[in-house]
Amino acid sequence: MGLVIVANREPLREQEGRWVPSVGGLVTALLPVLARRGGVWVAWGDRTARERPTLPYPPNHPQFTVRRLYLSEREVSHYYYGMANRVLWPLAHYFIERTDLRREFYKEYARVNQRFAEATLEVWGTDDTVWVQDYQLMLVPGILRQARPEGRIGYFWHIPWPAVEVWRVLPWARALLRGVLGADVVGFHVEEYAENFLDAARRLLGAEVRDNLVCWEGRRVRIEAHPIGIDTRAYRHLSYDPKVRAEAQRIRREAGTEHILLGVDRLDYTKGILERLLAFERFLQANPYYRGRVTFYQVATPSRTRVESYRALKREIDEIVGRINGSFMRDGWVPVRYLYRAFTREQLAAFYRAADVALITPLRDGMNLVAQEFVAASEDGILVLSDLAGAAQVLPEALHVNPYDIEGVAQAIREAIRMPMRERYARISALKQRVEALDVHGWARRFLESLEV
Ligand code: GDG
Repeated sequence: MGLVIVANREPLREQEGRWVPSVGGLVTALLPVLARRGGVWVAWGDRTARERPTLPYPPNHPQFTVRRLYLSEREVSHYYYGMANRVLWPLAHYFIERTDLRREFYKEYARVNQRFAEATLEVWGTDDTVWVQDYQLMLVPGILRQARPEGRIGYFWHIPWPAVEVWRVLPWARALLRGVLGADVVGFHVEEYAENFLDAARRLLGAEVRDNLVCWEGRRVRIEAHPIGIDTRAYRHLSYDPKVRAEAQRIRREAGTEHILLGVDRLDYTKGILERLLAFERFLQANPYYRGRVTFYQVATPSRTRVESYRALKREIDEIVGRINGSFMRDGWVPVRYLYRAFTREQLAAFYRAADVALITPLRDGMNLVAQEFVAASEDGILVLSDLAGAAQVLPEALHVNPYDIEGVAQAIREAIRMPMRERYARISALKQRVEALDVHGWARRFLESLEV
């Protein structure tokens, strides 16, 4: 039987006139499965989607098809930048004050979800499994279920599912829950999110909940935790690549300090970049000895730049970086090297290898794959990890911190750079085993096995 993936983003991008798979965990995990089983990836396509609504891939011997939806400017601004990025994203990450609860966002979101569902129905073969991805498409499982009561439908939610008291702030809380419950299996990264979802189904919909089952409209919907991983093999290869190693050396030379700290994030208020900078500033204030001995590289990839709060955050970060460098810079030492741009995967791997300490301190994060990538690429690095990231629950050997506790993170930085070599090795080797076990191919397999039993 075939597979139909339904996701906001398309898995191919155009490179020198050819379509190639885009980089990213989800695509890496799912394309081989699609290629093996045959099937379709339904997604929002780029500008060319109007002329080319389907892309057979690879062109000469197609193994699967990408069915591309063309979205109008209004659809993009309301469904994607509105409902997805300014309502669901902040709410799921507990930033209630950042939500912009506009009725027209929801209306357009519902319409676009309907379009995704219709496109899915066009390509959904009788025995095919459908797997819907993430918070942009919450209503899709419900619409599909109406059309095919017997169909096999999975859904995966990639960000935190908040406590019911937060979820119920949404005027459309119940309709969205009902949409998700159209699936047979709903996956989350960790148990806590699954429990919050069960709670919401019970309290907001009055559904009967038994263990991890929601009894809903005569069906049983299974709610499960399936922590996502990275493509561990690819990262192992990258870490052995001589070009990556040479680039890591270059970064170390450029820093010119004994110790390197590293942050890598999309520039997003959930990632705690601002608080992390304040913690580094606090560390330098409290530890004069380390001035001139530690460099903090912060890679911030531009993201959602059409949303004003993201632009405002960028300005704030620029200011703090300026303040820290202004007060501490001396004799050629630049305390914070702030890089606001996108890098290749090879370059990121070089940063991971160059760093002694990764500071992964999101204020909330569904999982956080950067933490796993660092562990896979690094030899003896130390992972300082936010307790409020899903990753903290699967990577217990990291140094855990509360990202809001500036003083605590400053102390963790000191502890990390002073950690004896034996302890560093013990921690990183334990973490490497954890990351291997989480591998993204295994994640996809485990979810699909559960859905297809
Ligand atoms: C969501 C959830 C969950 C970053 N900068 C560049 C670049 N990246 C890559 C990283 C990593 C990915 O982007 C980011 O993944 P994260 O998991 O850290 O965060 P989100 O983007 O917020 O992802 C998250 C995830 O979905 C999966 O379920 O873990 O919690 O929020 O792979 O390496 N890649 C390249 N250049 C960059 O500049 N090539």
